[in-house]
Amino acid sequence: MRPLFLGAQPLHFPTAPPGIGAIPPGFSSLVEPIGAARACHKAPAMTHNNGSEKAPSTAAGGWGALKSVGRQLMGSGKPLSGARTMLKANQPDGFDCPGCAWGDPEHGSSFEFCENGVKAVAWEATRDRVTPAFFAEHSVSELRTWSDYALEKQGRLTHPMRYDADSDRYVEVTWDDAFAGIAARLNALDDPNRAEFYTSGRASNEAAFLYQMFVRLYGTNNFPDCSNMCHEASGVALTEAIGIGKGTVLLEDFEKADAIFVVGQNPGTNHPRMLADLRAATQRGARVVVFNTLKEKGLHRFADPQNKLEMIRGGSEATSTDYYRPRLGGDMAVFRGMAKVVLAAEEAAQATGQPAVLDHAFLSTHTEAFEAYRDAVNATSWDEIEDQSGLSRDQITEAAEIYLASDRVITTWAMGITQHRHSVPMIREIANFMFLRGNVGRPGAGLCPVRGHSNVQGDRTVGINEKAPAALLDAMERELGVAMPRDRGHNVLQAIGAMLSGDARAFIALGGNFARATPDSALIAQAMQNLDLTVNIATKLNHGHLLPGTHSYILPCLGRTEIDKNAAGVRQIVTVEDSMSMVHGSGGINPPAAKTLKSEVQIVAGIARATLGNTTVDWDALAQDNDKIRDLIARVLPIFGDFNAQVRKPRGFHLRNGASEREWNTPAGRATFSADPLPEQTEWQNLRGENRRFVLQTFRSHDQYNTTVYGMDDRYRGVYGERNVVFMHPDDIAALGAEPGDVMDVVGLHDDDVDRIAPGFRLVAYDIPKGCVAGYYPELNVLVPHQVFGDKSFTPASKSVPVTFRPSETPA
Ligand SMILES: Nc1nc2c(c(=O)[nH]1)N[C@H]1C(S)=C(S)[C@@H](COP(=O)(O)OP(=O)(O)OC[C@H]3O[C@@H](n4cnc5c(=O)[nH]c(N)nc54)[C@H](O)[C@@H]3O)O[C@H]1N2
Ligand SMILES: Nc1nc2c(c(=O)[nH]1)N[C@H]1C(S)=C(S)[C@@H](COP(=O)(O)OP(=O)(O)OC[C@H]3O[C@@H](n4cnc5c(=O)[nH]c(N)nc54)[C@H](O)[C@@H]3O)O[C@H]1N2
Ligand SMILES: [Mo]
Repeated sequence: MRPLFLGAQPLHFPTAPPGIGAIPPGFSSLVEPIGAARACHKAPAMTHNNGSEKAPSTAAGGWGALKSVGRQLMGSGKPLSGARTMLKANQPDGFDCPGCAWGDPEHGSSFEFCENGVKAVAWEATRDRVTPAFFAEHSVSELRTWSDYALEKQGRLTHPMRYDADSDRYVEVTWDDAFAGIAARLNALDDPNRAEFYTSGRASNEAAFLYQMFVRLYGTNNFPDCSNMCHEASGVALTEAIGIGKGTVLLEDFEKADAIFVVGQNPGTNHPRMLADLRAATQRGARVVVFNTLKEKGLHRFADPQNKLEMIRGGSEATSTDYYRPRLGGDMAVFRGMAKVVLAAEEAAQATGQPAVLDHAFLSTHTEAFEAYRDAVNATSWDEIEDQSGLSRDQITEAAEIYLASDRVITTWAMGITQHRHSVPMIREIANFMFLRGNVGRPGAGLCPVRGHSNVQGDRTVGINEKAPAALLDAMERELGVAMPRDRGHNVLQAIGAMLSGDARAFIALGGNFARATPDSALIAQAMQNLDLTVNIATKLNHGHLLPGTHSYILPCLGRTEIDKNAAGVRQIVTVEDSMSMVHGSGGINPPAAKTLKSEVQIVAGIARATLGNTTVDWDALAQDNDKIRDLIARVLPIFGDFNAQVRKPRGFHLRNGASEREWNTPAGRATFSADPLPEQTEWQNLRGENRRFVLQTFRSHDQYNTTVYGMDDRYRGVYGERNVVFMHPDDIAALGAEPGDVMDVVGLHDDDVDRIAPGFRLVAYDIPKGCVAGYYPELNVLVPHQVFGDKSFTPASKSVPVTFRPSETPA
C-alpha cells in the first residue's frame, strides 16, 4: 500500500488486485471513502429473469471504473489537471458535473464524481484544440467522412468560424462580424417563425433564460429542445397527473424509502452516482425492484471506487434485490398487472375485515377519477397483461407484493419508458399505481423521472418551451413591456417537418448535436443544408456543424469547468437545476480553452444585441453580469425568490414543487388518475410471428455521452473496440440463418418510400427477450422514422423501432 495525502487527511490506497494492472497515474488522489459505513442487515438478492439465469457475479464500478478514470485523466498522453478538476465537481465552490442530472448529497463535502462524470469532464478539459489552422487543412466535405468520435476527439473549438462555400471550408471571423452576419440573416426572414432555436440541456439557466428572451422578442416560440427527445413524456404525463412536469422526491427520500422501483433506466452507465444510493438502500434492507429488458450490470452489484475497504477486499454490494425483464414497451402492462394485485388485495382485506390496503384518506381527499381507473384495471385481462409485458402473472404478483409490503415507495424511470409511442399513458399508469397507496407527496415516497442532461430541467423552468405556460409569457410581457408571441412554437419533430418542407430557413443551436440526435439522420442532413442560416454555439466539433446552410457559423463557448470572467475581470457563476429540483451555482476552475472563447451568455447577448438593438433590453449589461440575469429571472419567475442570495448557499436551494407537498395544480385541483386502456399492440406484438422482424431499442454504451463518443468499449455489456453491433437472442440469430459475430445490414421497416439502412452491424448473442434487439444511438438513428412518435409527447419512439436484417456487403 502507498500512503497518499489528500489535504490534511492521510489515506492509504490499495494496490490493485492481481490481473488488474497498476493504478493509472493521475487518479490516486481522487480516492477517498464516502461517508461513514452504513452497516445494516442486507436484503437478499434475487433475480426474476425471463428464464432462470443467474445474475452476473461481477460488479459495476470497482477497479474497471478506476482504470477507466485513469485513462481519461491521462488523455492522449497529455495529463490533464484532472485530479484537481475532479475534486471540484459538484462541490459548493466548484462546477456542476456536466455528466447527468442526478442530485448531490446534502453534505457536499465528500467527492461526488463517478467514472462517467470523469469522462465528461476530461472530454471538456482536453488540451487538444480545433483551431482555424485545422479548418484550413480539412474541407467540410472531408470532415463529414470522419466518425463522431474522431471529430470530437480533435479537441476544443477555439475561434468563431464562418463557412466559406467557395473553398468548402470554415474560415475565421471576428465575433462582431459573426454577430452582424447572423443578425442580417435573421432580420431578412419574412417571418420569425421560419427560424428554429434549438437548446441542448447543458445550457445554464442564465444562458437559457437570455436565449428564450431574445427568441421571443425576435418573435417566435420555436424552441425545439433536447427534452423533446428525452423526458417530454414525463413532463406531459406528470403535468396531467400531479400538476407539475417534474419529480416529487429529494435525494434524502432515497434514504427513507422501503422500496425503490427502477424502471427502464441504466444508471450504471447514465447516472452512476445513483448506484451509491441504490446500494445504500439495499444495505439498509430496502427492496430495489428493477424492470429492465436487459440485465444491466450496474443494476446487480456495484463496487464503489470511492470506498477503500471495498476496493481492497474486491467486494461489492447489491444495487437491486429483485429484477424483472419485460419486453420492450411492456411496462404499462406490468404496472396495470401490479395494480390488479393491489386492488384484489384490497378486496380480500375488506372481505376478511383486515386493515385496508389502499390509502383511502389520500384517495378521497387528494385524488380524482379513481373509480374510472379501477374500472379500467378490472377491464384489463391477465392474458393481455402477460402477453404484452412478457412477464408471468406470478412474477407481477411477486413485485406487487413488495409494493404492498412497503410503506414508502419511490418509482424512478428514464428512456426505457419515455421513448415509446404510448409513453404518456405508461407514465400516467405509474402515477396511478403510486396514488393507490398514497405514495406521492410524503417522505420516502414519490415519483422520480431521472433526467438526462445536467440542466435540461432548469432550461424548461426558465422558459425553453415551445408551449410555454401563459403565466410565464404574461410575466415576460410585464417585465419587458412588449407583447410576447402566443402561438405554439415548434418542438423537435415540428422543426424537422419545417426543415423538410422548406418552411424553416434558419437554425440556431445553443449546444447539442441536432443532426445526429434526431431520428432519420439521413433526411435531416439533407434538410439542414437547404437552410439559409445555420449557427452552432458549441464546445466541440460535431457532425451537426458540417451541414452548413448558405450562411453558417460555429461559435465556440466556454465549458462548465472553465473560469468565466467578465470584461472587468469579475468571475461569473451560472446555475443549474437537477432532477430533484435543487438549484445550485456552478463556477469553473480551469483557465479557458482559448482566450478567444466567450461564455454562452455573452454569445446569446451578442446575437440578440446585433439582431434587436440594445433598447428594450440592455444586452450589453446582462452579458457582463450574471447576477443581473438572475435578478431578471426572479422577477419573471418569483419561485426563484432572492435568487442571488439563495444560490450562494452551499447546496443551493429547492424550487418549490406543489405536488411534493400535495398541492395539485391540475384542472381538478387533485392528483388525477387516468383510465387509458393498454395499447392495442406494442411494436413487439405487431411484429410477432413475422419472419425476420424485430423491435429495436437504441440506447447508450458505457463510453458515450449521447452523440459524444468517448471510446469504442461498452465494458458492462462485454463489447470492446466497436460500436456497430446489434444485441440479439441466440435463437433469433439462428432464425436469421446467421451465427454470432456475423455482420448484417439493419433495415428500418417504416412504411414510406424512404430507405432506412444501417449497413454492416455485427450480431452479438445476448441475453435479451426474443424478438427484441438493441444497439447504439446515434449510429442507428438512420433507422428511426421521424413519423413515429409518442402520443402527446412527440418524442421519437427510439426504443421501439421495427427492423429487419439482410446479408451485408460491408466487410466485418
Ligand atoms: N455516461 C452517460 N450519462 C448520461 C448520458 C450518456 O449518454 N452517457 N445521457 C444522459 C441523458 S440525455 C439521458 S436522457 C439519460 C439516459 O439514461 P437511460 O434512460 O438509462 O439511457 P439509455 O441508454 O437509453 O437506457 C435505457 C435503458 O432502458 C432499458 N429499456 C429500454 N426499453 C425498455 C422498455 O421498454 N422497458 C424497460 N423496462 N426497459 C427498457 C434499456 O435496456 C436500458 O437499460 O442519461 C444521461 N446520462
Ligand atoms: N435513437 C435515439 N436517439 C436519441 C436518444 C436515444 O436514446 N435514442 N436520446 C435522446 C436524448 S435523451 C437526448 S437528451 C438527445 C441529446 O441531444 P443533444 O443534446 O443535441 O446532443 P449531445 O450529444 O448531448 O450534444 C453534444 C454536443 O454538445 C456540445 N456541447 C457540449 N458541452 C457544451 C456546452 O457546455 N455548451 C455548448 N454550447 N455546447 C456544448 C458539443 O459540441 C457536443 O458535440 O438525443 C436524443 N436522441
Ligand atoms: Mo436525454
